[in-house]
This record gives sequence, C-alpha cells and structure tokens, in this order.
Amino acid sequence: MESKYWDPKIETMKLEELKKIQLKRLKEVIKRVYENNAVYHKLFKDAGLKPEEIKTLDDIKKVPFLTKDELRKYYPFGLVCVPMSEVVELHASSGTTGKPVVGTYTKYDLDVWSEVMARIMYTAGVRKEDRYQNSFGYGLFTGAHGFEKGAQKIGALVVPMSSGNTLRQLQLMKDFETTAIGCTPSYLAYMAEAAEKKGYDIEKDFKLKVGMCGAESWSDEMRKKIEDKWGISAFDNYGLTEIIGPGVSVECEEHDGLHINTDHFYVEIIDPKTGEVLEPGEKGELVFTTLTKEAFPSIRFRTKDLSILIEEECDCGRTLPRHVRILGRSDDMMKVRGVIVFPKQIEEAIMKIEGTSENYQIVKYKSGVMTRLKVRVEPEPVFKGDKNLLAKKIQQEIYGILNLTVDVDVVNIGDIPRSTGKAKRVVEE
Ligand code: DLL
Repeated sequence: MESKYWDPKIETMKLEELKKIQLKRLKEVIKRVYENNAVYHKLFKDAGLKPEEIKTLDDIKKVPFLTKDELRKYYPFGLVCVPMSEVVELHASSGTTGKPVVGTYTKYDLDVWSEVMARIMYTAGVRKEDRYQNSFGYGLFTGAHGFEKGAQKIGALVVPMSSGNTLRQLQLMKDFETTAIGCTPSYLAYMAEAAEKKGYDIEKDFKLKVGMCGAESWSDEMRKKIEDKWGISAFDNYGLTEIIGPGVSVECEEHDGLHINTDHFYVEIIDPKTGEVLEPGEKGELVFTTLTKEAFPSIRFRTKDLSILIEEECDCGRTLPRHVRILGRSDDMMKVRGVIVFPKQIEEAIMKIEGTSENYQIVKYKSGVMTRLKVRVEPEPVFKGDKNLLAKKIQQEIYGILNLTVDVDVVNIGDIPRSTGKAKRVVEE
C-alpha cells in the first residue's frame, strides 16, 4: 500500500532522535558560518561566542538573533557563506518595506528545497497522478519556483501558469483537468468568483481536489468559504525567503497546526519584547535557524510572525512539531483606542457573517491624534438583503471579538481591488 508519508523515517521519528540530527546539523552550520562569513564571524565574536561552545540544542540561546536590519545592511550578498560561483539560483521578496531580501541557493540547497517541497505537497495529498496548476507568481518571488520543484519531485504534472490572466487560468484548468492548484488564498477566492461570473459550473467543469495556499495571512473562516466554493481541501503553507521560501511548514489532513520541517529548520518561539525563549503552548514570535543551507544560512532569524508551538504528536501520526496558523505579524499589529488589533481577527469576524464575500479592506486613518479603523466589505453576489443590517451584524461580530466599535461599510461588488498575489488588506487613508 502507498505510504501516506513522503519520508516516513523523518516524519514519524521520535523527538529524541530528531533532536540528535538537529544538534549535529546545528554544530555544523554554526561552524560553517563562523568560518566562512565575515558578518557572522563578527556577530558571534561581538557576542563572545565560539562555535565549540554549542554543545547542546539549548546552547543556541547563546547565539545572537539575526533580524531584517542585518539583512538590509548586508544587502544583497553580505551573508552568503559560499563562493558566489557556487550560487546557482536567487530569489527575492517584494521588499515593500525597504530593500528586498535576497535568498541565494547552491545546487545542494535546491536539492533540499525540492525535497521539503515534495514532502509538504505530499502531506497535503499531491501525488504523481496529479496535474498541478502553479498559480503563484513566477519571477523573483519564491512561491512558484518552490512548488514547481516539489511537484516535479513527486512526479506530478506541472502547469507553470503563474498568477493573473484569470479567465485563461480557468479555461486551462478545465481543459487540462487540473486536480491541484497552488496560489495565495485571496487569489483562489477571486478565481472562484471569476468562474461563477463567467458561467462555469464549478462542480461539473473542474476536477480540482487540493489547494496549496499560503504566503499571506488567512483565517479558518476564509478557508471554509474557499473550500465550499471549489469543493476542495485547502492546506495552509508557510515559509519565507529568509529561510528558504515555501517549504518551512504545512498542514496535514487534520488541519490542526502546520508541521515544521524541523530536520532542516530549527524553530524557537520568543517573547517579541524581551527575546526570551518561550515554551510550547506560549504565544510569541517564530525564530528559525536553517540547519542545512549552504549559500544563505539564517541563524536565529526573527520572523516577526506570531504563532504558538505544539510538540504533541498529531493524529496524522507525524511527530514533526507543529505551529498554529500564523496569528499575525508584529508589523501588522495595530493599536486602536488601546486595543491591539490584528487584521486576521477582523477577517474572522467578517467571514462569520452570512452574506459577506471574501472581499474586504481595512482602512486605517487618523482622527486627530487617534488611529481609527473603518472596514469595507462586499456582499456575496447573491445577497439580496439589507446592506445596513449586514453592516450592523459585522460591526457587532467585530465588537464581540475585539471589544472595539469600528465603522463598517457594505460597499458595491467590485469596489474592492482584487489580488492575484498577496492581498493588501490594510490601507491607510
Ligand atoms: O511568502 C513564501 C511562500 C510562498 C509561502 C508560497 C507559502 C506559499 P515571502 O515573500 O518572503 O515568502 O513572505 C514571507 O509572508 O514572514 C509571513 O509574514 C507571510 N506568510 C507566508 N506564508 C504565510 C501563511 C513567502 N501561510 C512572509 N500564513 C512571512 C500567514 C504567511 N502568513
């Protein structure tokens, strides 16, 4: 019988065994960056740390954190730890807040990337027989390239579609009988809307079963809407350019947290204010150390992504530790009349109300010195009820979650810009 695991040995390994692998790899990578990169060498030296002092996994606490500031300062290749002639591929994040982050890969790094991508796609149910439409944007962004490598390693058929050109996406999805798709959740929601508008019968015209979604924050409520519209299972995928791209973690069929490929990416959760390392079950900022990367190892990189670690074994049988779905980015946190607000909480509230679509926007504005929020929501195309009443219900739901009254406008269909990549949910006016 076909195994449900891509790599049963690693995915179901006892935690103590996994920790042995991690320790061996941690010692190696610390030595490698210290010896081969001037920036890391100085960072460690300033912290009074020598590689041989890393004797246990806990000793990682002695290693200084790496932040986006260092990546900016040493842009583009200052943290590369191999001769540049060994670098065979490069990616970069969009860099909307300053310089982009550049990720470099050796041939070996690409092998590791393909392997972890195959593992996460297999975990979500992608198989050799599948036809995978790759609707993440191709180019500098890591998304499409990572998924392409993983799908090909599994042996699935890759349709290198890229994002955008939505009507053509739908036509080819139908013609090619695509069974799996990868894109941002906001784009998958938009594709369903476009399919309905074009008159497709989603159930009859398409053969889609699996959605590999990620690269942006999305709530369980949004997932439910996407799954219902497409009749698929949608899996959350997490990753970042600084670590490898997609491939860091994925949901299994239990949809109860994302399994982290901790044989390659050592994970910690810290208190974002103090930097103190927290225990599983405590909410904090994810910090990753790449254990196997050659070109661009990230050591204790502070992601700014907030989550909670889960160490218990999952019902799927995998022992790989999990983190709960990203709760928000510390960057995205808003303080409104003393209340801490994450965009995802507002999304959850909106999606809970019957009659709302997936299209919404949070407007942040100043009233005097006060930050205020306004929420714009489009109704479902079939919605025939009272828009004011719908707005009131959304407002009450948001109040129930945040204890904060925000103005809600139910706007016309088409008023909110659609996204084919990462959606911009918060705008400032
Ligand atoms: O977004 C890599 C990726 C591509 C992941 C495709 C999944 C699928 P970056 O462009 O460097 O890399 O952006 C990384 O996006 O620090 C998070 O804040 C956010 N992010 C990524 N995945 C998720 C997710 C890719 N599943 C940044 N949920 C990260 C919430 C996510 N936020």
